[in-house]
Amino acid sequence: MTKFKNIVVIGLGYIGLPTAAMFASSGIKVLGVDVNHEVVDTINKGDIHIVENGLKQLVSEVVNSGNLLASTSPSTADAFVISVPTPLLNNKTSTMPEPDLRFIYEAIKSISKYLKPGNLIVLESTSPVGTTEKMADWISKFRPDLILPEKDQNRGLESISIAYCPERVLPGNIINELIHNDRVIGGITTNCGLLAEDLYKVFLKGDCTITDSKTAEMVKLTENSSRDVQIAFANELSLICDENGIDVLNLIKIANKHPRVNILKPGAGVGGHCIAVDPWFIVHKNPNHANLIKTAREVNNSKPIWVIKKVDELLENYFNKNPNKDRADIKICCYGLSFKPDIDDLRESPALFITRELAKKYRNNVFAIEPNIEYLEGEDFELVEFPPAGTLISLILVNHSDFHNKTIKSDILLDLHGIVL
Ligand code: SAJ
Repeated sequence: MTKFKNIVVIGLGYIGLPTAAMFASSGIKVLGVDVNHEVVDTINKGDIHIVENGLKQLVSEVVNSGNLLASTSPSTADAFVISVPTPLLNNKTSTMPEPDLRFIYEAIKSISKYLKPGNLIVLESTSPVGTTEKMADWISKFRPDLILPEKDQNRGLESISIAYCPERVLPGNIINELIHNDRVIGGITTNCGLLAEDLYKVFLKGDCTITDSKTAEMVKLTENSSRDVQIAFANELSLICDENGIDVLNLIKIANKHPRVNILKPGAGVGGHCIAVDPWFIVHKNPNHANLIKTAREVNNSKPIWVIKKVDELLENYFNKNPNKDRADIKICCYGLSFKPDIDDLRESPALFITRELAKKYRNNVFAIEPNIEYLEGEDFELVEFPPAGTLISLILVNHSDFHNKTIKSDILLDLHGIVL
């Protein structure tokens, strides 16, 4: 039997909402808080504002049972879970984007007046090393009356417990991974970590590893940076192979037959709000040592630009070989817009970036096929169901299962994933 009877979850996005729903489905009264009125209204109707397998059903059940209620402001509770965005400032313009912790600060400010002795506060948002301790400093500023935990000291006097427990779930499979993935918990003290473990164990079937908050923060950043570096290696290989006239996908397949080699897949670049962002938190804090991590970010960021240049090069070669063809009659069809296969999420999508840039260059001649999105407005390209007649160049940008083994008719094909016929 858990001691947590009611909790507040701040931030009802891709992670906060499924987490709130999981706590609610385990019998805890959950108040989900979001600054967006529309999001709050949608959830209170038992509906959801994001696409995620099984989530609509779960939210509808817990709202109907009365265990999940959404609101724009918090209340008192036994525990507070913070799951708000931690974006980058100047991501597009700077060579050293800076983490933006303002949403965590605002969340702490908003709950501070509701805190009472015995409360647990857990941060879930991916954050730079030291953020959990910073959160404790902010709380002590807002509520000097509370006794806060001090690093590595289990004094038994603390009235508030604070821990970091990063989410590790994969979009598309969030509910299953919330239940089964192991979690890392970083307490400001060990007692804080143990208390947070008690909270998550209400629905968690995976194991919890308890450590200090800085280690847990760095574990999360390490996981995503490790994937970014590995994808960058694959993307770099794809450029080297292209220059040498070698099929990179075949090369990787053969190299991966070695028992200790496991190269990931090259693609259009790295998108989403996690892997394309989190490594910067390390680079920004440790610029003198994070050379490989920074370079990986740069390699992955430059891949979409390489794809655009490649299209120009392929078209130039085509017209040089076919001088009688009309250069004004270029129809480009882009297959896939989302940031990864089989989802509808366009956040930081390299495929969308490529399509938009091509549409600026080749006005009225760019078409996109995205099986997971029905409608898109305000774009310079046209969303179509089938490739337009007379397509000159087809670009396979996203490895959607819908495209696998499809026969594509066009004079030029750039298949980044080697999936079409
Ligand atoms: N990608 C490649 N090649 C690959 C694998 C991925 O180009 O071989 C690209 C994808 O197309 C996509 C990007 O990388 O654009 C990121 O996709 P992903 O599936 O690797 O990861 P995310 O961003 O959906 O989720 C990651 C996960 N982290 C790890 O696998 C280490 C997830 O577990 C985290 O919870 C999530 O980030 C997060 O929220 O931090």
